[in-house]
Amino acid sequence: AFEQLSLLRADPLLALIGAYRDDPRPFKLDLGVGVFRDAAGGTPVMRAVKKAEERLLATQDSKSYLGPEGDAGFVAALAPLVLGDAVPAERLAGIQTPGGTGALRLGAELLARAGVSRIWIATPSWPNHAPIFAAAGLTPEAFDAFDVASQTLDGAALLAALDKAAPGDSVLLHGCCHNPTGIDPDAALWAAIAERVEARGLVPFVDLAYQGLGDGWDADAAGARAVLARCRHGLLAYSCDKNFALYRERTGALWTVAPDAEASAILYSNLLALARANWSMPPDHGAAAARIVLEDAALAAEWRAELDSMRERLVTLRQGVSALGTIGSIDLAPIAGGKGMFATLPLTRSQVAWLREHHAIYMAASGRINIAGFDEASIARFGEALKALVEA
Ligand code: PLP
Ligand code: TYF
Repeated sequence: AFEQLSLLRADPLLALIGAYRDDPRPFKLDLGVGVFRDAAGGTPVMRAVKKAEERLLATQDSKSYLGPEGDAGFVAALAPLVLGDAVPAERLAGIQTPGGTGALRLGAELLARAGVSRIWIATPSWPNHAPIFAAAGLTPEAFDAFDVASQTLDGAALLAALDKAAPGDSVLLHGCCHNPTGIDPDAALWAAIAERVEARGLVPFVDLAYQGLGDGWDADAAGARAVLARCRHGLLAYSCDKNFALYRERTGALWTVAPDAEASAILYSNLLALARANWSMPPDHGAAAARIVLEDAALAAEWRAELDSMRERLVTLRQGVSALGTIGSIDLAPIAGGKGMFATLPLTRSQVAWLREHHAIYMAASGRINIAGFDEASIARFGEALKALVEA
């Protein structure tokens, strides 16, 4: 039986971590895996989170089980910050999950249990999306909605896909800071998406993994709120791994939207059952630290200020990269208009490999760059390398 298994290649994004680490060239530049970087190139623990961890260490007197819902205080503190008053509390159910990935998987399994068989995914998307949904038994329906060369989202193609979807189908929507393009719908397009999702009876599945790193805290949730306010059933997979810099602590949540309180209780009981069959209970530490931050006004303000400065760094770096202008046929100007950490450049796989081989520049094979990997000097060097590439 085991002979039927074949050797699989490592996750190409995560493989970049090791490849970059093992490169001895001192001028190497890491634009690969999607983690935030500060000006010193580090991904530090946020100060407010560190203080919360110290408090946790000093005061936590038990590590006894909590239950499949995880830290309910974490979910309760986060819900109004994420969703505002978009959905009445009695229509909302939420549980803590192991990261945004755990939330996506749990939501996918809930959809499968509910008889939803298809999920529409605009491409390109995060490479893990389709495999997660497929693993839960859904059919991912990919459709093209981005023009990588001009860095634009094709709103008409997106709406056309919603028209093509059958009532009851699900549709995956990146809440903000689209991975891998950085191009989000504007308010008018979000309104059109919300209208179409409601009219067509679709189940929106919003993936919100970068709240606070795009235009600001509430602005980054506006699209998710607009869509979830108008649907009968909907899902929101949430990650705190970027905006609390908790990454390896695997901190996230999944919310469901149901038509009424009774239906919501049914969904909640199914979330608990699915969690038990997957991981029984989520890891506690990251969610406990985030809860302590959110429940303490001073710590929450300190965290929000740190998050704001991270966002401002991304905005400044985007402007710097954008100022490189057009190099050969590569137009970098639109990068100033993108959100969050990512942009996807119109580069072939062999061009990406060439930049790595000749200039020690590491990026995803798709041409995706992590904007947070830059500083002022490396932006200039990146421009020189692209010039050399187009002249090579
Ligand atoms: N969704 C998107 C769009 C992401 O980029 C990521 C990145 O890690 C995730 C979900 C998963 O987040 P987490 O690390 O919390 O599982
Ligand atoms: O897209 C990224 O780089 C981040 C990090 O299997 C990531 O979302 C990448 C791959 C993966 C898990 C996280």
